[in-house]
Amino acid sequence: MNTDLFSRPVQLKNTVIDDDFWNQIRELVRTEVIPYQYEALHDRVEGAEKSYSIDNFIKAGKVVKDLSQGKEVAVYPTDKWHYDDKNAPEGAFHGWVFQDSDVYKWIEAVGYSLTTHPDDELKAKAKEIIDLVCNAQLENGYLDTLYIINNRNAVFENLKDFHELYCFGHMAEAAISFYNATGERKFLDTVCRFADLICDTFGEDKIKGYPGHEIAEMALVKLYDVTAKEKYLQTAKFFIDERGKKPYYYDKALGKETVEDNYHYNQAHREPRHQHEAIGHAVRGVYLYSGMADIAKRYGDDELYLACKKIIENIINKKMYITGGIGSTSHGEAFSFDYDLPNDLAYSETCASIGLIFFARRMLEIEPDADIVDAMEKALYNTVLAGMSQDGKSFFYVNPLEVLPEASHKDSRKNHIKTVRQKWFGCACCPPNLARLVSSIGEYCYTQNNDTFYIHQYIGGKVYADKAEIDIHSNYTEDGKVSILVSSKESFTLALRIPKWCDTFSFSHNAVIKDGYAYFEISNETRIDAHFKSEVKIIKCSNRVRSNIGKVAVTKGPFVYCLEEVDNGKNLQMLSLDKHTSFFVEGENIYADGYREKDCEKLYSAWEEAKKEKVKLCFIPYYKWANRGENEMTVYIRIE
Ligand code: FUB
Ligand code: ZN
Repeated sequence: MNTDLFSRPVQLKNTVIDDDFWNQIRELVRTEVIPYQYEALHDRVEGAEKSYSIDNFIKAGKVVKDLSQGKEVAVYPTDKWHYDDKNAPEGAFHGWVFQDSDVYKWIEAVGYSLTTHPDDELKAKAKEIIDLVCNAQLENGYLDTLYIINNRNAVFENLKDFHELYCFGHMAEAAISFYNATGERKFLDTVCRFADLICDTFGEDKIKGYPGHEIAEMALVKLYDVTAKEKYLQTAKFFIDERGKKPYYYDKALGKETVEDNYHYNQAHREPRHQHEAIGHAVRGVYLYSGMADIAKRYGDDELYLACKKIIENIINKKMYITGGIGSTSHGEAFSFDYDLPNDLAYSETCASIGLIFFARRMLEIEPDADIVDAMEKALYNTVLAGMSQDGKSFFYVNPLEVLPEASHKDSRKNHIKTVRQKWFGCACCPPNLARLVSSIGEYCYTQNNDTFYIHQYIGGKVYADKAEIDIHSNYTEDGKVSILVSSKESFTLALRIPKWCDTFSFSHNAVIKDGYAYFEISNETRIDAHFKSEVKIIKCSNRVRSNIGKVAVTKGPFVYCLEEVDNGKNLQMLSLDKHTSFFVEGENIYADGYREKDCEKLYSAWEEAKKEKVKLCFIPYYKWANRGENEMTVYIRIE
């Protein structure tokens, strides 16, 4: 690793987003999604699946109180992943074993939102919930409502399948966000007590376990950054170093003996530093890889960094949809094998693309890399934004690239492909994850070190960098034009990322172009105009991807486009794009010349040239699909 290239993100409080495209999305999250999720967490959204999560904190708080008063407290089973009204007694824990994390993600999003947009009423609501959380902490610092309500004696018994360390990770990220926003320490102190217990419990000469669902690794690093408590960093490193060592901890803990294959799902099949391929449950994977990158940077660990590099290259070059979606199989919500990217069976969980963005940002802190930013951008502008409806009231968990509603309804292999966004999910990991990312997007646009300020993403607004104030006027999503006004008394290098999708770019000043970035020496007030010419492009996919042979996708700038039935009629598979077409862009739509094959009802007949008629095709940005009712959709289309 070249430590001269290390950089760090700009703190959220030093960023202001003001951008025609993003203002609207961020306002939606602030004014619709956050309040809506507050209601959902309280089980007050009619017709939505129940969350139970606030209720669980209330129950756990009562248990803690009863215990402190020496009262007898009931014990319930802790052997299921999901507890609902039918299989759990009323007084017991309800929901998925990781239900607490939805509350934490909501608080985290609120913290970010308060940082950029103070709001006393929202802050008061968050504080009410924080009080419920803090009241649910056991005297020794432990805090996970499943075990507190159901059985205090079973804690940390099944690290592989149950999610105490996962919930802890989200709790830490929430507490840090709220502390950064308000300066109030109550929640942070509560999470530190839990972190202390975790550090006392796991490590050399202690329990040699590690999280079944990663996130605690990166959360502990963040907690170290805020508190400077070295043991948090050491425990994060321990979790990464211990993972996958043989004999497997999980085997010992669960009293069995197994083989590598059993632990691919949790990325625990071998030590992370010896993993070179993205494998297993996709969200778990990218959360682990984020923690690995954090630790590689903190400890100058070249071997770990090399593993991260190989993994991210494997994702970008062999396992990522054009939409930045990852995890192509619903079986285990997981990465499958290289070039296996089915469009109609895709899993592509919203959280996985969010996690890819976390991983990407951490890799950029080690070394700027335009390919990585490109992947981050694809994930952000396509899969992540598709995760939310235009009114902010419904969400996708799974993000397919081809949908036939009849198949979703009648073919159980496609049950996971929802044709319209859902109001909420029993397993509601994605909506609050999306809210926390969008609310903290300023932390994903720039990184800086003593010499260089990097702009990786062109979202309009203002940044208070270490050496300058930088105003960004961005028309990036429309025509690729960006103006950057730098006010600085000190000299430094400004590095502007050149998007991979752009063949023609120009800058108003001379720059040194290197590895996908344009470098400018800044010594006083300077305005740099950049134009990344954003044209409609026809993109082909490697012919190793079986589902896309003979097909193409249409893109413009960071956006991938799709066809919907509502604009193009039923049977989208009968359409093809004329390879000689010119494109006509109107607003967000793209029109092109194409053909529609004549419908053929007969299942088999002698081959003949297909009969077709000329049609106008209408493409819309992928992130906007399914906002006009249930209908067919496809990203890829045949070309002729
Ligand atoms: O297990 C916790 C979360 O639930 C995962 O990150 C998601 O994939 C969903 O399974
Ligand atoms: Zn999710």
